[in-house]
Amino acid sequence: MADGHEIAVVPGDGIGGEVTPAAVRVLEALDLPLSFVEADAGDHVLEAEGTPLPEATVETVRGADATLFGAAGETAADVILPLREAVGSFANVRPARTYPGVDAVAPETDLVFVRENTEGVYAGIEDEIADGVTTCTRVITEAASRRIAEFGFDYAAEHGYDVTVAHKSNVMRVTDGRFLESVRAVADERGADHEEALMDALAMHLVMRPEEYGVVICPNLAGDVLSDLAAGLVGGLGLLPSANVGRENGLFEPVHGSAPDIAGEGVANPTAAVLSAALMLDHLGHGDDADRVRAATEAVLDDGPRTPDLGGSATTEDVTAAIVEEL
Ligand code: GGG
Repeated sequence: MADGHEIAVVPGDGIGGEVTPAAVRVLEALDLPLSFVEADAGDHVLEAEGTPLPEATVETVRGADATLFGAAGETAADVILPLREAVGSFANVRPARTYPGVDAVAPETDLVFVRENTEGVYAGIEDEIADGVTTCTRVITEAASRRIAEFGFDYAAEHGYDVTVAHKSNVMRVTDGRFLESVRAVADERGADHEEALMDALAMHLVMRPEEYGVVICPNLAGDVLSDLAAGLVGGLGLLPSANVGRENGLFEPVHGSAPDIAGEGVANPTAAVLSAALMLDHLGHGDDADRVRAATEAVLDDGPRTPDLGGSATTEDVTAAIVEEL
């Protein structure tokens, strides 16, 4: 690995301001050649500066080797979507698995959502075309669909998962028809096995038989929704990390949002942010340290202090200190 990586830290809104410093603290405990540069974005920045995403923040993120992001609030579309674009990400990887000691609805869950990260209904093309009549244009291109399929099949092969592709091509015939055909073409070229599932039926099957699934390649919105559903299977959103990757740069963030209901109380679960930092370490070539962070986090989940979302009464600080202590 090349020595000396600069990490942009963008806590964002709500509990992002609590769990992101926790993740940085864990990274600092590793004594790696990482430097951190903080930048601001989000609802509170809109109030103060008139824009939720100042150009200086985008420049900091572009200039860094990787970014740790916290949470987006009401301005998510103007913050997290452009930041993902700024790092050239086209894949949002969201692992959802169970951990020893954590109560889970479905203990056999080990899923990885590979979510297309640039288009679909998150392309941002919305309009009010007449009084009371609104539209949202869903963009699905063959190029982006093939690109996410290539990424998903590579990821599944490397990590030993089966592949399911989620779609709704019986209703969105043109857009999801194109998505599905593109994934099929990639699978055919590689001779790779895959299953195809209508995304609504898949939502039910993921609840009833999650152990039958591995990597799920999804259009953008489906990936966002299905991964939250999977969070419910494994113990909640406090546990799910994510990696926005694609080209060289990457942005790493918990799957959860700003959680205004608990923001400021100091009780947010830092696990998702810490595990996102571990994904960042993998990305930067510090795989052994990433494994150390995961092992320490899992040890604390199994037998350490717990935040209220996991049935405990510990604070973010208590859990972070316990992870650092484990390290
Ligand atoms: N850290 C994830 C986050 O802030 N989520 C809020 C949100 O609305 N995200 C939309 C998305 O992930 O596309």
